[in-house]
Amino acid sequence: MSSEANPFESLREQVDDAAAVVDAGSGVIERLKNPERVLETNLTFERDDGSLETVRAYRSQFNGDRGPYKGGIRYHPGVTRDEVKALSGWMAYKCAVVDIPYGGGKGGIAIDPADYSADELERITRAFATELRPLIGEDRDIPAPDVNTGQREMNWIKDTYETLENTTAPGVITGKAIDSGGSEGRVEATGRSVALSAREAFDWLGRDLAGATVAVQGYGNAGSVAAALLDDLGATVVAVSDSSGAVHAPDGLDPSDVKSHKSETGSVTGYLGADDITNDELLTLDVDCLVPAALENAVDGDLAADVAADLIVEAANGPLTPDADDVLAERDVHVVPDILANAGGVTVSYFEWVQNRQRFSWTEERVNEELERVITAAFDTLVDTYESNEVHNLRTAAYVVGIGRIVDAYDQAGNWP
Ligand code: AKG
Repeated sequence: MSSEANPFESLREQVDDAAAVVDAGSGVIERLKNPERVLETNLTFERDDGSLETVRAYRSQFNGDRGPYKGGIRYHPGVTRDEVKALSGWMAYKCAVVDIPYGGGKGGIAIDPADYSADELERITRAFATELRPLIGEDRDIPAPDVNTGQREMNWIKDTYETLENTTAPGVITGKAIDSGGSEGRVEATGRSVALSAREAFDWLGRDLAGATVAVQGYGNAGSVAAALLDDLGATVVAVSDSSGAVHAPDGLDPSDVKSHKSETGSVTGYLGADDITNDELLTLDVDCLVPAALENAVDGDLAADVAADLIVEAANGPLTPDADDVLAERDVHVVPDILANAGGVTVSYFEWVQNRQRFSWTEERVNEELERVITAAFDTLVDTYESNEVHNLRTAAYVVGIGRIVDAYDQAGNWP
């Protein structure tokens, strides 16, 4: 397992690397590396046995120069103020890289949802929504699902907000259930952009995705959808993992079958016909493409030295530490960064918000076509930027694009000296 880099320090290093190329001006560097504001709050709620409990929650609004703050809300015991600050920064750069009119935000509650009943989770979520109410709004800050949250939690937040505001405002949140104003294709969108990014990267490198071997670390929504779509594109998924361990089958796994096995047993481990291996063994398997799809810091500098894949497509946010990036760039391993590869989620969230504002629903086919257009255009811009600048990897190229767009918006608002 890798060492624990502070994700906020990782974000700041990534911005520094690119700011030198963009020549953003020393006066704005700190602005590009820090959130505009962070809510840190205690939520006290009633347990089912009548006792009271208090948990910590955060919402970071990183940058709103290009539009309303946008980003998910995660429930995880590892949530900290610094993690949420980093994740909100990655959202600001992600939205700029795919050129959707949003800034960046992120929130989280430091809980393991497995420790609570559905009724308790509803009370915690509604308490958080009440704290968020003055900060969020259809044109102000628009939360969405993230690790361990989904349509159910988004519907609770929307309902609490609308009740308190005495209004209807479906666009205050995205990732809702379809009948509550959700969009077709939103659940699959993050995994879909990972698969599209892998396809574009193989094409750029002059390689064939059909027949290529892939290992996917993390088998939540993003990882399992990416695995299924990569399989559809002809790749052979040879290994997958979750927090319990990993499984490896050199001749390939059936991603949908593994998903059913995980739903039935709670884990990918023990999948028939595959060998159990460790997560680190998966990350260093000799495959054509590695997809880290779990949490931050999955690969540090030491582990990066042993990575055998020569292409990494980041489905998670921040899975590689800056040390890992340096080692991989030195070894000519290309990394399609999170702020492009997993941007499908927020892109389809944007489509959901547009549909909500229009009070009009798109077909799944239209959503997927528009998503493909956004991701392939962003990939082309990324490669052009990488090839025409002295940057050492695709991540820095992505920040060059993102910082450029944010600084332009700041400038055009009349803020530039
Ligand atoms: C992410 O891309 O990390 C998100 O949190 C998705 C946010 C959204 O759908 O608005």
